Amino acid sequence: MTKAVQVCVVMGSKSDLPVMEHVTKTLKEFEVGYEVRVLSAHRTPDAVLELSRSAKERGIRVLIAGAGGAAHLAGVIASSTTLPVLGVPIGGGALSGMDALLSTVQMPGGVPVATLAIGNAGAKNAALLAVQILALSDEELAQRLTDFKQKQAEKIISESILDL
Ligand code: RP5
Repeated sequence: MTKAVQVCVVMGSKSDLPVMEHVTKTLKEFEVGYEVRVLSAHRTPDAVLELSRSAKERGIRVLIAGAGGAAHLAGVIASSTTLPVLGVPIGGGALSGMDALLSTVQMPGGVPVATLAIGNAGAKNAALLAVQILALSDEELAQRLTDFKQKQAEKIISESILDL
């Protein structure tokens, strides 16, 4: 059976894919249905708005937007939907992702974007946060999160003694 698509993953450019793959990898691990789009707030603004405006009626429950540089993608999406929007600042470039971080996080009051860390960790955490949001109304997903946390802790404990 095909999983219902509940998360929309958007990135500003195909060049963001190596980071945003950490989103899709994590969503896959939790068996959450998602779609992936490459659309830019600057290069294709109309298409971005069409996507965000139609997301809710298409069954999407969370949007994850990753962009680098003058990263307005998450903010533009948040301007035109009431769904939760998670922003992933993409690193690299002249300012090593600080530009994307500040562009994504510094939203004016009234238009929230939940902004994650720059790069791979932020991408992974965006997916986990999306799973946590969905798990509020999905017991099975909530159990998978509990198992994930437990496995993560067990791995750290099992590697915690170093024989140097
Ligand atoms: C942003 O500009 C994209 O999200 C990407 O991180 C950055 C560079 O895009 P490309 O020039 O590689 O397409 O909009």
